[in-house]
Amino acid sequence: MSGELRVLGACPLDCPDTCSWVVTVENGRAVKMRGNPDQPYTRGALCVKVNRYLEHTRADDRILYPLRRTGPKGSGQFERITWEEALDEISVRLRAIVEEHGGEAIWPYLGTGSLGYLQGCEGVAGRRFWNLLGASKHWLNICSAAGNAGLRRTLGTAAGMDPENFALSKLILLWGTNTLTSGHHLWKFIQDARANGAHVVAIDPIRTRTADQADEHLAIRPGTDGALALGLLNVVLAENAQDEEFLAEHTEGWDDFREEILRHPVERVAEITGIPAEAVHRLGMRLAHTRPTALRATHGLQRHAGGGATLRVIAAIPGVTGDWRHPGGGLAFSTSDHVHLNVDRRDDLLAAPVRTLTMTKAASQLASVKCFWVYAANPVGSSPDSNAIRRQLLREDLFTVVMEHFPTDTVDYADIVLPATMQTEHHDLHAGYGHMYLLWNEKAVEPPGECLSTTETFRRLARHMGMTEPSLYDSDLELAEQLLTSGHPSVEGITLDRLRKEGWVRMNYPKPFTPFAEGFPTPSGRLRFPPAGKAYVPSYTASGAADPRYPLTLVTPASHTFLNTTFGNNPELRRRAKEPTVLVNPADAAARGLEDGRRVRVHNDGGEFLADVEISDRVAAGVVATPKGRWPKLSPGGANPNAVVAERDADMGRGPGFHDNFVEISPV
Ligand SMILES: Nc1nc2c(c(=O)[nH]1)N[C@H]1C(S)=C(S)[C@@H](COP(=O)(O)OP(=O)(O)OC[C@H]3O[C@@H](n4cnc5c(=O)[nH]c(N)nc54)[C@H](O)[C@@H]3O)O[C@H]1N2
Ligand SMILES: Nc1nc2c(c(=O)[nH]1)N[C@H]1C(S)=C(S)[C@@H](COP(=O)(O)OP(=O)(O)OC[C@H]3O[C@@H](n4cnc5c(=O)[nH]c(N)nc54)[C@H](O)[C@@H]3O)O[C@H]1N2
Ligand code: SF4
Ligand SMILES: [Mo]
Repeated sequence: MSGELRVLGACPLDCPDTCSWVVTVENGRAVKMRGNPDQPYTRGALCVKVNRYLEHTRADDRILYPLRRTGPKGSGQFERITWEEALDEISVRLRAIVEEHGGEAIWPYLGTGSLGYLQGCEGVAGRRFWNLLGASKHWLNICSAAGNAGLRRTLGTAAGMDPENFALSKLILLWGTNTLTSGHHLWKFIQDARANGAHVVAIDPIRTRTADQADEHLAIRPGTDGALALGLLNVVLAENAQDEEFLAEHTEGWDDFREEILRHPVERVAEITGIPAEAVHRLGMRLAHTRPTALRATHGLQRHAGGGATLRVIAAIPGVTGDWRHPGGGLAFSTSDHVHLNVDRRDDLLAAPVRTLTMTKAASQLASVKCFWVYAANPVGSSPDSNAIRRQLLREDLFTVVMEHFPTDTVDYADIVLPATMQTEHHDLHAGYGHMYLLWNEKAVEPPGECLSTTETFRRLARHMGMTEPSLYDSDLELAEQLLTSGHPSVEGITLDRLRKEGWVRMNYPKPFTPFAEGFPTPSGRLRFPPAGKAYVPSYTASGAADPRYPLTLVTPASHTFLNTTFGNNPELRRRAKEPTVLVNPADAAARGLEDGRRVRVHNDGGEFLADVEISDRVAAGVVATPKGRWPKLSPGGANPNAVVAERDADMGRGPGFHDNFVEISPV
């Protein structure tokens, strides 16, 4: 058809699946978007959130022009200004801040709104510019930092199984992961395994939609998974089913770890985890006698005080059973560490070393910041202790710039808002964190209004400030070429030309891929079992409600209809999400006189949010749950659950504690 184009792209959202998509463009307008049927992981389907992405790009509330604040901070009152005016004001303010307070008073706060290597958080967006100003570094620790740290200590990498190998598994444990909501394309591979007789077990404090579809659900007390892992291994040892050859050749620290396992008989584990001893034993028997066994543990599991240690023990399971040597065996947490692009943070452009600020501590660290530059993030909606963040953002001496698509709660506090392009409007390079492919997202249409991409915004700002470092002005295609020239064998032969033509390319790993069959990328080449004793602190000793005023554990997992706070303003997805609810076990509801469907306050010392009670045995007594992702200003009472999330880091990697909140629930 004349004037019709098919443009290959990729979903930029913070989701393990990084879908390949095809956009149909007619006369310069994107008219259709579909999952790419040729891509082996996506296999044609997108998801409930992204099916209407094109409509979302054209939504009425899209920010199309630079804005300057006219009302008080937090009011969301703005006037339209030109890019020239915006860049002028920004340049003057940045220079004054650097002069008076030093570059470290600037916090470039980059979130996970896009996982692009050019426009989003996986690359170095703006970093050259920030280094030349001497701005603070930013550490994206809000998502997976504890698990990554725990796994790297154990395996030498946070990467493990190719998720496609799940099709080869005979026993699958979905451990603290809600596959059908938070990355549903894995499900097809699980179904393939099931067709060959695999047994699927969900281990989750909530009976999620994934747990509903599993063969078995173990309702575990939050933060006690380390104990369950040890209990299962206790049964493996009792059955003498450990892989002695693998243990001898490929592991270290076994004697100590074995002692730790022996200290965890199923009865003790049942008491700690709340799972009946008989169920622990039964699963232990399956684990002992089923090869290959695949473990899928993702980010939800490690958002606890002991999240790093938990992933350490879980990654040790296939070390004991020898599953790491079998295709279809092992653990899949994230594939990110299999990706070896040339991400150069250009520290050579820094005049002196600078501090690093972390996303989970935005509220307390903002106190020493004079310019808060937010891009692809919504801290007021997504970060811990949102009330404390708001108090900081009200400070008159803080200059806040937000690059955004939509008028989020964070935008309401901006001094200057810059309109950003969406995925169909810019180029980007992607890798999945739940699969083994690189993807290219080709710009399909011109941006609406005066929206600019992240890369172009920083090029213009640098030019406006008269900066002369040539690398500030590299084009998007040049940046992509640089990323692809790491020299690592996994990306050899994957050129930009090829990616632009084919849309997606599998990195150079064999299929099936068993990464640790011959050893681990640790210094000794061996899997390092978690040490017994002091250094080894399972979640269940670190977690637990110490304050009797707040006896309920609040878990705030992924919402089916939103992606973090992205889409929180989408009318159709809000309609599907209905009013906010909080799941409460019948016993806890009765103890508080709560009635089904009635509005309640969920509160602690940090603040409160409102929700309607859903009385259900989907959660165990003592646990309450509500999904993340709603926009506070579109929620009853103007708050979302992050008002009650404390600033508290996990045991390793300064990871977050989003599922470790202690609250009380009271009728309104
Ligand atoms: N639809 C949708 N998809 C998403 C997202 C979204 O917001 N919406 N977010 C994306 C992002 S940013 C990420 S990081 C991933 C996260 O994806 P997941 O890792 O799936 O993260 P969560 O949904 O937070 O948690 C998964 C499950 O872990 C359970 N859980 C919580 N604490 C514990 C525990 O102590 N033990 C056990 N065994 N289970 C526990 C929760 O009840 C939940 O059902 O999903 C991505 N995909
Ligand atoms: N209670 C609770 N809170 C959580 C979690 C939880 O489990 N429970 N999970 C946490 C996790 S895993 C994560 S990853 C964080 C995510 O937290 P954030 O990184 O703050 O992500 P979002 O809330 O999705 O906000 C992303 C914003 O970026 C914008 N955006 C998207 N693409 C672009 C772009 O290309 N350019 C620009 N300028 N903007 C763009 C979107 O419009 C959106 O408003 O949330 C965390 N918050
Ligand atoms: S959010 Fe995930 S499942 Fe949905 S389109 Fe994007 S990558 Fe695919
Ligand atoms: Mo995340």
